[in-house]
Amino acid sequence: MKLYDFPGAPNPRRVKIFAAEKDIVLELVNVNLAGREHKDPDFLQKSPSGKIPVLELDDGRCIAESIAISRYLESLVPEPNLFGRDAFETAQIEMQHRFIELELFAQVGISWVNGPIVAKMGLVDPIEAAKQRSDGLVKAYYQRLNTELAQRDYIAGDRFTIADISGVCCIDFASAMVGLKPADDLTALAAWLARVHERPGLQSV
Ligand SMILES: N[C@@H](CCC(=O)N[C@@H](CS)C(=O)NCC(=O)O)C(=O)O
Repeated sequence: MKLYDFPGAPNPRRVKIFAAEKDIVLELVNVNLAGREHKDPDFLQKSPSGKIPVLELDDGRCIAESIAISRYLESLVPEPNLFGRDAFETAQIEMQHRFIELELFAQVGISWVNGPIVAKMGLVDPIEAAKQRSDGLVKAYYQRLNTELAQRDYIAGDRFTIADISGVCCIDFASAMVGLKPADDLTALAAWLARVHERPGLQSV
């Protein structure tokens, strides 16, 4: 299976970590984002969304969206389980994961799109007020996550799941590329980041 990827991009990283946790080997194909290869008609045949990651199966069928790809991989290789084992745990993981995607990842995306790096690429006219607002929401989310992680080891409970994968990919990207590193006094958040970074699955990608 081929994964259309770009080094450092947070969404393909989610899939690479997910696959590594399950010892699934994917052939990585780098897409030239700067050259807009992901908007070429050939790539749009793979995903009309024109974004990465895309997983291409050996028979040529394609799946876009990090979480759709991850669910496909979970069906192929169920263990270790990353989406939940019973009705309640599955719902808890889904709930926490949706918080991360809708309340954190989306705001980091707004700060990124309206920030200096994207402005330099000349792709969009940045809206400074949108960036300021999202920066504030991201910082507030970090505080909330810190409070929650003082009570449990992982985002959705006592074990590592898809919610942690999305959380760490989002926060690492926000820290490295968006100027939104969590404040040093968020010690429970820092301890969780360290715990998650130690995992072989993260270190291998
Ligand atoms: N919801 C999508 C988001 C995909 C996405 O935004 N990918 C970024 C790279 S991390 C991308 O392709 N950006 C290029 C663009 O939007 O033109 C997912 O989870 O896969």
